[in-house]
Amino acid sequence: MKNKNGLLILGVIGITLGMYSCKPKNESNAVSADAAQKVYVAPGKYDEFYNFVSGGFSGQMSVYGIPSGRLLRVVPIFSNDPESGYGYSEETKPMLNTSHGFIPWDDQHHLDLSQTNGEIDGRWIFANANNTPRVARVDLKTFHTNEILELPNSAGNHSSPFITENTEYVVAGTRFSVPPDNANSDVPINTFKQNFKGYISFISVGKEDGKMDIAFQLACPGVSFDLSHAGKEKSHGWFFFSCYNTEQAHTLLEVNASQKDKDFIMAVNWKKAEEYLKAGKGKKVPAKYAHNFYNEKTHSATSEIRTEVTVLDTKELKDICYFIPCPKSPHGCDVDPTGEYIVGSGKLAALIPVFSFDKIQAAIAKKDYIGDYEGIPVIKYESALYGEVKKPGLGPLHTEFDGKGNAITSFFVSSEIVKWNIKDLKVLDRASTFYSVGHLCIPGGDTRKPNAKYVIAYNKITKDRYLPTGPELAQSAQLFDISGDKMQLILDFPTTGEPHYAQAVAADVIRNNSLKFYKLEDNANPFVSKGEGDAKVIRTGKKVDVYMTAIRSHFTPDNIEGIKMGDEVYFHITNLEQDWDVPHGFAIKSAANAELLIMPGETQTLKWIPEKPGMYPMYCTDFCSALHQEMQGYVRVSPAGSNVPLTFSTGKTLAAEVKVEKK
Ligand code: K7E
Ligand code: CUA
Repeated sequence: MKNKNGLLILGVIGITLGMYSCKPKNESNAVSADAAQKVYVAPGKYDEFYNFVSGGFSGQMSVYGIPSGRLLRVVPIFSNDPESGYGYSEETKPMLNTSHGFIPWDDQHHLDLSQTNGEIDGRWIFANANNTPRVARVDLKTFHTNEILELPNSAGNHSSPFITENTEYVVAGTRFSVPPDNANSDVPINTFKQNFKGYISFISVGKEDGKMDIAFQLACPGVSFDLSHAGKEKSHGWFFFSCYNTEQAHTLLEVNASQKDKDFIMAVNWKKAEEYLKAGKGKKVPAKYAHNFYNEKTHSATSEIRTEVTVLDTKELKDICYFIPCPKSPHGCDVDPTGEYIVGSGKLAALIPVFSFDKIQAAIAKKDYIGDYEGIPVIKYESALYGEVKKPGLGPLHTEFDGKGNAITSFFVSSEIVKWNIKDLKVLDRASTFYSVGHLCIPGGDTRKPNAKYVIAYNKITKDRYLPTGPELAQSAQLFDISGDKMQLILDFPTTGEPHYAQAVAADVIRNNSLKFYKLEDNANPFVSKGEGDAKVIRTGKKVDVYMTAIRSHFTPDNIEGIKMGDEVYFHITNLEQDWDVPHGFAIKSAANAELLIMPGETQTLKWIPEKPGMYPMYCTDFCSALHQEMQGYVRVSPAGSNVPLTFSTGKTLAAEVKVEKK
């Protein structure tokens, strides 16, 4: 959510309540005297937690250390990245392929760490793409995006990628309902009610390799699925989705989708869906979607277009979906560590409803419905409700849990985070955020076992908090100590892109498995050179393959002649180093591309088409040794008809060896 929406919400509710503003009322707790000590991580010391933060419209994920707020890495996922060459190298370009072609950008909102028995296991982190619907899996041994799966029948993959407690499934609910892919979608927009549907994908995750596949999709009424969370413990087997625009408006949603007093939380019995699937009730439907996979042995991605998906129709197949009324355009949908309490956060509401899993089950057993919505039963609000948190603040968005029986909810409009007790629904504490907080994160805060030392708030607006940087100011995170009864602000730190959801976990869960380098002997890239003796240049018609090696501090070969205008040159560079933290970079003058950043033991390829004859320097971009600046060479490009022979060499004593293959 952005500022504009906030002002709108403020307008809508402000009129009735007239007592809140975007600026927190109480700024006295901005920072306390001992804050510096609490966030100080001495030089050379590690942080206690990893914090994985979504990058919003940057399409990337950033990784911070907590409590210091130090930025450790930006991991490219859906956007190409000139720093690492991701999306620019030939090996990684297929990662960004979709059924619409190459799409090197997306809007990344939510992250979810893989879990085993409801606890973070540190293997993978999943990310959603909100614009061109996709889900990605980043391997936390390498911090590399290893898989991206496109989602058919979807548009705006917002309610994603939330996972079940043994990572059985990653879900993806569509934010925009649209006509299904295999239907005629060339229809008037005002036929929304007849033609538009909302799909939810259940993506299975390979137990060992993490490989994703769409197990099934649920065809649901045409509403907007906003957020979701899986059941836990007692509610394992269920999933909960917040839904807005149950008015099914297709224009001026800020007014037209805010008509009803209540929208819905949709409860999904996915174990039941599995039964139907096993019983053969799924329909195989034509669909076109890309599945991209990065192989760590070949250091290359492949993209495959899938052509079919299995759909379960929730109108026909009873007992999968149930609607629960939820006040005022619910956004966050969060489940407490016991799995009993489901918190819905209505963006326009001035209270927080807490639903009870047991009561939902009882209501379903008694068919305690007030009717149906497009064939899906609607449970009576009071029958599903555990209770309401009264006057918690304005514009509740998201809730995390501390594992000690408390919840902390973010309030966009009133710019604060509020701690309340789940059992008695009493507000315990509130702390101002600066300003307009969206998501918040407690390490493990959406799992069975939160680690409640800190909560981090992710703010949309920072106004006066940092030095100005022109029209756009930094977005920001704020760290609060929640180890005591009162929440205490201890640090501000700017973020890259716009942060939405984030995850955090104790550093040991990740760091002990971190890979130091790729084994050269395992490198199965078809263009690998396992030693300098393998380096060569091969012409095949107009295609020239340069098999090059990099090691401190030279390339082999570093002199190449006989490239001609019209050639397509592929530099396949293998980093021969077998040591931690020694990447080499590669760039050549005029390449219409980014650099390559090649990890030890890895092979990456840069494509280059020279635009005019001349002398082209190439060099290593990563300061790798005292003689890094010497790590350079030349490529001579001659006119198309020239008879300069193809030669390559390194070091003046080496005789050039020429190998020309006839096309
Ligand atoms: Cu609240 Cu896209 Cu999760 Cu942002 S969403 S804040
Ligand atoms: Cu290799 Cu600098």
